[in-house]
Amino acid sequence: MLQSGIVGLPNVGKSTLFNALTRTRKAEAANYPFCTIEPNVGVVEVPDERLAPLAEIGGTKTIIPAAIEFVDIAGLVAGASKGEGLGNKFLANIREVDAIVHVVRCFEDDDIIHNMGGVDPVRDIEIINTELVLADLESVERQINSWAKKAKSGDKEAQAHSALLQRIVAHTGEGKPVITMDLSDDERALLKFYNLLSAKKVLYACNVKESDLADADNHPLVQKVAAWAAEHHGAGYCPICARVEEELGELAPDEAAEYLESLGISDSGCNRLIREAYKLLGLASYFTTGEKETRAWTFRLGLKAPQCAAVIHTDFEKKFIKAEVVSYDDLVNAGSIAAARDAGKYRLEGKEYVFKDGDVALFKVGA
Ligand SMILES: Nc1nc2c(ncn2[C@@H]2O[C@H](COP(=O)(O)OP(=O)(O)O)[C@@H](O)[C@H]2O)c(=O)[nH]1
Ligand SMILES: [Mg+2]
Repeated sequence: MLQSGIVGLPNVGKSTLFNALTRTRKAEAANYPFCTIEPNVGVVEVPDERLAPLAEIGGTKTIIPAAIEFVDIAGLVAGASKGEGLGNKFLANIREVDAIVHVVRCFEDDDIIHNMGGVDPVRDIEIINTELVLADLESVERQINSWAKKAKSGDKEAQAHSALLQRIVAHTGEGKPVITMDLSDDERALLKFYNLLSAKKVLYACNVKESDLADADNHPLVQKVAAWAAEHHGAGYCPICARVEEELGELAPDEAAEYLESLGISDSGCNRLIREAYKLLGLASYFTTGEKETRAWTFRLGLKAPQCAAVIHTDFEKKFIKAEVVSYDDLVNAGSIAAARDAGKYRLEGKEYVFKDGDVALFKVGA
């Protein structure tokens, strides 16, 4: 299962967010047999408003949402790339995740010590990104000589690596993350060899005060982070309140709804965060629905029908014959499977069909 690592300075609310996410949206382990089981890894359900209407159409009460893993990575400090704090361990943890949720503190609270003195999210972001970029620069400089030697002997692949590594040195040498480099598809394929930290996709989670949540997108600090992320990192942002989410987890459903209403909001921001993290990982959902269950299945955007079928059962890829597919909107507008069929909304798709988010599918497989 793909993982998002929760990264940030100490005391910004990472663990609060992780605990809240994994408690209030904890996935039923039995449904997701291939997940990692470790204390700082949590499997979280991806909220999806399309599941309930589909369950009604399917005539079932059992809903199984998609899920992703979040990893609580201990706080990174300035100097981590030089081994400060538990530097190397943190960097190794970040290397293992598929995408980064970078939590920044946008809440003032005199009772909670700020690692750097005062609240300044853009400064905090730059501290962490500097460590990631420095670690990459070092790692690339270590690799460059061996590729350069091979390149001299005329090895075409080594020449391509050597040229790309030199460009990465120049880019990271200016303090810029690898993800902002303008790369060709070929270069992007080579980049995978180096597993660089600053090449990973990032979502900035702005942790705001309870009372700021209602109008969080217009919060001056959130706007500052959003503008910085777009300009310097090609990244998105999401406001959240980790504290509210934590408190919600302790309330009964009707109390929770009342509490949210008193704050003038319908959600703590965590649903949005999970959905954004899912998208960031390049993931989408297709559905199956019937009397037994309605279920969201996760696939990587760009995958064709047989690989998507393999998400349900590995055998399905080889035995794939065809898929009967209807879009979520067409099915819901028709009101029932029979009506969608009568209206000609179901399509028969073959091996070359590229699945779309929201497809509702039925696979025909051979024996
Ligand atoms: N006021 C306020 N305090 C928060 C919020 N999120 C976290 N905290 C507090 O900040 C402190 C550090 O949080 P923690 O999650 O342990 O931070 P971490 O070091 O980033 O994992 C704890 O005392 C939290 O209760 C928030 O949204 N508002
Ligand atoms: Mg923590």
